[in-house]
Amino acid sequence: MSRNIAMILAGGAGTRLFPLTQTRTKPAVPFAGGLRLIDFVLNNFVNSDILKLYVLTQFKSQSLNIHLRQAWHITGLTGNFIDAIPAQMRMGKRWYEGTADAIYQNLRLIEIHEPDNVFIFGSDHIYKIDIRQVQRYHEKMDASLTVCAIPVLASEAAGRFGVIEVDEDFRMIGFEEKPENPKTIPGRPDLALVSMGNYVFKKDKLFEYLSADAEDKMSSHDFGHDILPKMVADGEPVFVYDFNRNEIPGEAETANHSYWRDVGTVYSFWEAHMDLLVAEPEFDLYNNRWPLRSYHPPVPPANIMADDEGNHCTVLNSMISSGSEVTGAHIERSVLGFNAKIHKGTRMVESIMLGKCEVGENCVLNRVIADKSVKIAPNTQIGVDLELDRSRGLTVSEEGIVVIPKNMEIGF
Ligand code: ADQ
Ligand code: ADP
Repeated sequence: MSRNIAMILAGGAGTRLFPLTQTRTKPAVPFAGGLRLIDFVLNNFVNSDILKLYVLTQFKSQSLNIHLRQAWHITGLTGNFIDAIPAQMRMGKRWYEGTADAIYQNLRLIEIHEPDNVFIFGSDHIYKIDIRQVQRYHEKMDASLTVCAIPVLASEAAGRFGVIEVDEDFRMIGFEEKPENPKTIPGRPDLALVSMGNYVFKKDKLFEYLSADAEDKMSSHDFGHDILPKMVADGEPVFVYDFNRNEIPGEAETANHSYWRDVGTVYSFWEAHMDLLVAEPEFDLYNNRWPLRSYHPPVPPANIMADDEGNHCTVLNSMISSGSEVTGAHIERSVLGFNAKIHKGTRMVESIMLGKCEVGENCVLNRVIADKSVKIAPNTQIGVDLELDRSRGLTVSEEGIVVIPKNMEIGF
């Protein structure tokens, strides 16, 4: 059996998710009530029985470190581990310069385990992938590098994703990092095949390319910008794993519509939540053969109550996390994180509360994302008059999603 080790890149600053990334790195941003973005990739590895994982952190990693300790601690009984590795300036007085440099600075850690394959995965996407299938493909193709990829609308790929060209055997013959005019899939002018930012390397090839890249003064030391184009130009066997072949135990075959979302912007973060709030969501949180582990705080179940005058709550297509108390309110297409308190007469539509928030009586919230520990005074309206929201210091996305930063008190 081959030996594997995984390096999870978790250092992203996540500027386009501001202000949710004001105090924490992007992989630590809460998602879907009780999870954090990094939980998706970690569950992919754990559910695939790959249990030697390093998590490379850099910016604002305190909240991520605490989460890893609380939710992902593996005891010393086996050789398995999930270890956070802070940037340690192992190669001189500099932080990681790019994703390739982040791995280069930690090659020693990889070497200790004498792996055959090194999995290098990003940590800010919503998806499920059985990594054993990717490994089988990588080994069958005898690839130096396998890159996971999915077709997306070319208009959405522009400037945002690495775009891949393949031959009929799915061997990579071209790669461009975030081009403004993406090359489309032959016969499908609407679609581009994009990199999911997940790589499987033969260990020796990884060492060879990263060592050469470290010497290259012109390089930005990034997988997408430098390493992938170089390997393709050198004629290395770089193969592309088509994510739409993904099969998850316990789920119907997903040919041609596997769910994968990059939640790098406020709008895509909001949209990915809305995707969950339909009768049969494409992304199933409830598959017990693919558990989504995370930290669950010691709080009681959510409590949905009538108010003191007997007015009932209406909760439609929503997710309410533990510890929440909702009294005589209307909650529609919304997600409440742990310990939300929503008082009577309040109406919340298409909104997301990350946790520990309190909304007073008779408020209206429309397409609002509230970070942790937000307090909203009674009779406040948010997401109704966007100019007013801007003047309150809230972030309003182009699409009209209003974000309330952590700890903010509004209307008092
Ligand atoms: P991006 O996601 O834009 O594109 P990048 O910002 O480099 O690429 O982030 C990749 C991953 O590395 C993220 O998980 C991020 O948190 C992490 N990261 C970034 N800088 C880091 C650092 N210095 N140290 C540690 N971790 C770091 C990539 C690919 C594209 C592909 C998209 C898919 O480059 O080709 O299409 O992912 O979203
Ligand atoms: P999150 O909002 O991501 O859940 P928490 O409020 O749980 O974060 O905080 C996690 C840890 O991060 C706590 O120990 C907290 O003190 C620390 N923390 C939060 N914000 C900051 C900050 N701006 N600078 C340093 N540490 C912080």
